[in-house]
Amino acid sequence: MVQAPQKEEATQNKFEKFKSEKDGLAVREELEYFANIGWEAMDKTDLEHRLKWVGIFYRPVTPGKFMMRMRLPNGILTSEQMQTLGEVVQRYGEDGNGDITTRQNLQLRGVRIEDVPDIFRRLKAVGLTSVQSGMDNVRNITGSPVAGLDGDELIDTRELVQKTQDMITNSGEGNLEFTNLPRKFNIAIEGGRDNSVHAEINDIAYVPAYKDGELGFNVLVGGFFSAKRCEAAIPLNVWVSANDDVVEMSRAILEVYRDHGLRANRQKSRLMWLIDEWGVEKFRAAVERQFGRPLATAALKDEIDWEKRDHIGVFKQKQPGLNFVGLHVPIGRLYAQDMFDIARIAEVYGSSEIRLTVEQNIIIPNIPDENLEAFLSEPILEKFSISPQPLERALISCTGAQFCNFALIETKNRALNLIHELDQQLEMTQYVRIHWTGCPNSCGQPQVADIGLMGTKVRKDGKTVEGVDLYMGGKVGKDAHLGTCVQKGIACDDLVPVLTQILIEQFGAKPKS
Ligand code: SRM
Ligand code: SF4
Repeated sequence: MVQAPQKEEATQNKFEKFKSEKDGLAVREELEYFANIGWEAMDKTDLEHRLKWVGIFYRPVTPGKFMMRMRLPNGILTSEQMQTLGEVVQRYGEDGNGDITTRQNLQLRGVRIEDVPDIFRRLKAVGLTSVQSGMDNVRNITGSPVAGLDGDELIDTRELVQKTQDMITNSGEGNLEFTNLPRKFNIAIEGGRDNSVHAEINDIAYVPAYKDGELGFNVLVGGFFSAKRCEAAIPLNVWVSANDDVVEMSRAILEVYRDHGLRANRQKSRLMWLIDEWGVEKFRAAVERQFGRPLATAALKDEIDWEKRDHIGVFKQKQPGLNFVGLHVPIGRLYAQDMFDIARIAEVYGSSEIRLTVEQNIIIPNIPDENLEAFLSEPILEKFSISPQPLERALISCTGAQFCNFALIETKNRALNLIHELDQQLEMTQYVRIHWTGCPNSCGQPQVADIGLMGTKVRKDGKTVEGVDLYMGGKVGKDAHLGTCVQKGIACDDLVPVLTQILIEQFGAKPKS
């Protein structure tokens, strides 16, 4: 097991302490025992923290009904896998659902601890894992959702994303080399021209770039959001070939972070804090030593030169006669029947493949021209539309108060109701990306949005009510940069007039007559 550096032992916070007492991954061997004794009898640290090492999240908001966070590299899964996940949540009736996350991933809800061993056996049988998806581990690795389909793509990222995940998780079996990082860690590998993964908000991002005529990646490091600080990733001044060097580079950076990252204060433990302390040149030198070979300096420019696409609608693939269709999933929420329907249409009309996007939507690829008409007349497309209302189309939301105990406000349901009202009242000439996040942790990424809404509490008429801080100016795609807070403390009840005014004055909306 990898231990935190000795020098910081004296200042171990409670997370470092329980990690050094017992690795989080150890609970993998105790799942049958937990299932037998029930969650109420479990050790509190195992229940509330260590279970996250196997992707099981205790929810204080819904005690006994756990959340399970999957790993879906590059956001890709099969009909069979979706069917299995649907069966898992179906068992929990009204408590069960699946949410598409802002990392191209799925989280299941309602899961009971007594069912976990059986669920894990079923996941394994269809090649799925939820290992190392929470706490101080590497999160789901994102890649272009149209990798291998897009005629304009530069690098097909699918294999690189899968290999990187396999290195980190020992092909889904769990890997003690990387289960005690100082903090969470995000990796994204972009192969297209439109920065579909939000490279700038990842601890490591690979963006396509030519060096001496060869296509590879420039490496960015240190991007992150936290309640205390948000930073865009910065260049490491490294270029790597589009081959296993990506996996080795990720390994080298993770090892440096694991062995030298700051652990005393969890508010200052993300990778960027180490880069700040060392300076990027010292950090680069340490990564180069760990990599074991001289590193090439970054290419002068990268190939991100498009505006970001949302992939909703029907698109020709690079393979003649095939199409991918992007379906809009309102606030990313799926119920068991939706999951079965999606699995079925992917199997009947496509190649049994399903993809997820960081916009919390679904893409069904490989639909032959002759199947398109029948596909588009499937009833599920009334719910998951290829031409949603303009404001709803670009709506993103984190989990919020319904399930998350960090939340200061309800997000998903409120976001949807409010956007329906605005869509009814306003004629839009452009899409406006509105992101909701229930607290300053920023899981809903308000800093990348045209309009970002971050949950807070505000005083109104002598009472404390749910409100938001307003973020604006987030730019995605080419020349991406983070938006900033422009107004604090707007009561949620006042949001319709406030957003109406912003949409009219700054985004060309017109009131419907
Ligand atoms: Fe997040 C913690 C949900 C993407 C920053 N995030 C949490 C927890 C686990 C807190 C908890 O235990 O309740 C939330 C689980 C709630 C639930 O029941 O669903 C949670 N985060 C989410 C998801 C589901 C939001 C969504 O609705 O899509 C996303 C899951 C992604 C995945 O599949 O793994 C999610 N979280 C993000 C992102 C966005 C991203 O990665 O692009 C961020 C900002 C980027 C970053 O991490 O740098 C993010 N989540 C956080 C943080 C702040 C991290 C920090 O350094 O301080 C926390 C709190 C923490 O880790 O202490 C957090
Ligand atoms: Fe929960 Fe806050 Fe993350 Fe939303 S932003 S999922 S409320 S931790």
